[in-house]
Amino acid sequence: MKLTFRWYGKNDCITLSHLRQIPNMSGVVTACYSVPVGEVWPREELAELRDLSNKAGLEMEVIESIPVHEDIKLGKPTRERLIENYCENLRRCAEVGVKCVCYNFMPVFDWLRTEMHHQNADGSNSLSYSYEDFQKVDPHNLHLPGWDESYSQEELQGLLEEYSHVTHEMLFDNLVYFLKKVIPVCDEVGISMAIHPDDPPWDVFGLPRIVSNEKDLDKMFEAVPSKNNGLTLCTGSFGAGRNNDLVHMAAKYASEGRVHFLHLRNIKWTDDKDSFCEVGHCTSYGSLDMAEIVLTLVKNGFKGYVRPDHGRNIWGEDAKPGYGLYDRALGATYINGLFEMAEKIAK
Ligand code: DNO
Repeated sequence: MKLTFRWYGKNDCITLSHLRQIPNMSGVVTACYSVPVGEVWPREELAELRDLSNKAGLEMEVIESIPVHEDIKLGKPTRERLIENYCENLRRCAEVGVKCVCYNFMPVFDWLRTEMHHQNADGSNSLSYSYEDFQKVDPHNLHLPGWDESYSQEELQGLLEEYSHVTHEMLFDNLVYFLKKVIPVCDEVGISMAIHPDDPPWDVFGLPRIVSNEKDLDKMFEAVPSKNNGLTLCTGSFGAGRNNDLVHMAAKYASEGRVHFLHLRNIKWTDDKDSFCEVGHCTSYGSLDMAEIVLTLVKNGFKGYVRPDHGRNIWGEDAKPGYGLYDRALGATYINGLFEMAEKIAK
């Protein structure tokens, strides 16, 4: 495996020299954050990100994300130009040495939580999702932590209206349409696409979601069989869905060569509905068997990129929720331990 760490570019208060000091760190996971969704990324900006990383002793082989424009998900005629731009971005990424691109196909909202600073018993705080609180959220008068500033009320209403006619099947067809244009470019330039699962893995506000479980993945891989059509196995996202058997999914998709990128974090189911809280990475903290998941991946030939996903806020750090340095760095060392042992066992 190659251990990586998300880096938000030059404006990230967590610097490359911080990252370089985390044991076994091989590279950054980043993106051109200044470019609006759907537009072409400047070559100079990509090269600068790569050079800065390399100078700090780090690689830049993973991009998270090249975001997919809503018009592509909606299947609007403008998607032609937007998909062309997407393909151009893939080519430009390949030119600077990128090997893996993470993206998602969730309508309107990427990840969703109901609390950003849930107080934990150990004095830390973390992101959480409460089923009860979510029932009280009115999408037409939205004040959701993390999303208040992403759209104006009017933009959001417009988007929700456009999606009101979109079924799961239509969204799936639009994904396949997109992949059939994008994957041949990946095959040509040597990039693996790694779709990020829905987070949480169920429909929200009546919006369809189509990357939530094994059935969804099988359907998608069957429609576009190239191995470059692959997966970001995000344990916390799939793991919030109690019917997702992560060990089984890890074995199946690693042996099929579909797991290009691994997001490792643990969550704890906090009631008998859908509520969960993000916790420290180790198995004993949450509901997912992290050791078994890693061992299974390694035994089934996983050799992809790994990054510690959301950490708790600890030691008084005032960071972007989920993306502080301290707990993710602790997660990274835990991940190193799991892989070192798993690789020994698997030999
Ligand atoms: C949240 C992240 C997601 C992820 C995108 C990938 O912390 O895991 O925002 O980057 O879904 O496109």
